[in-house]
Amino acid sequence: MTDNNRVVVLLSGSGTTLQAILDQQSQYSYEVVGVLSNRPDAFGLERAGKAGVESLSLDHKLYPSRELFDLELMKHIDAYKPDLVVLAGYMRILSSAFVEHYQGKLINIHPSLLPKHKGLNTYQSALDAGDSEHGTSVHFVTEELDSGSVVMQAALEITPSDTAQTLEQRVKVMEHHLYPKAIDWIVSGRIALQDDVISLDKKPLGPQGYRIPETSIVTEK
Ligand code: NHR
Repeated sequence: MTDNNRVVVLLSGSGTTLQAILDQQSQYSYEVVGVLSNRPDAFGLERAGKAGVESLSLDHKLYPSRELFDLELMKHIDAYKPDLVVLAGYMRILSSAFVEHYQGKLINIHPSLLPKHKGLNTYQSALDAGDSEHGTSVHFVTEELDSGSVVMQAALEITPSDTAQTLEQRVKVMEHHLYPKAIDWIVSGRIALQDDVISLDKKPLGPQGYRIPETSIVTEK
């Protein structure tokens, strides 16, 4: 009851990230209590059902404005009394009222080593920039896209044979390990956000959060 481990996941699509979060739930201290989609046909809703998790879709196209849609979404999210709201392939920009309401309780995973490569097509951007590494970041969500405090990152070395496709595949594998761990560390209180500074076990982390190297991530379960 006082576990503070209730997680609501928002998605728009196939739900591969949700699946990773659900599959690792028993190894961690969080509990996914609800899944919401802005697209009624999102396969992620079926994944939730299979795992015995309540799910709901709200079609954003049926609302006259982003703000009104978000207010309705907030009502349904709040009914689950979440301790953390997790974006997992959620493709609607969230209004300022939404972001404020869940301030410090709303996270996303973005496929780059933030603050590098905000926005879309990060794999091609990293290749075009001649970067030697790429990766993924879990960050708190603020009104400005991809710009909230970074909690945790995982990086990999770009090899000469990498393409945008291979990079995407490799980064996705890392994401499926990184995100559940980040969720666990946040709900368990190991990670805390205060005045835009992230700390782990009360020790302040730098602007790129806690970094897990690729080697530790693939050998960990
Ligand atoms: N909202 C805020 N305020 N801040 C962030 O950092 C957010 C956010 C909402 C979603 C996720 C991000 C991603 O995972 C995310 C971060 C969609 C768009 C977008 O442009 C941008 C960033 C992200 C997701 N969406 C279009 C829109 O008009 C719609 C695109 C579509 O439906 O396909 O909302 O990449």
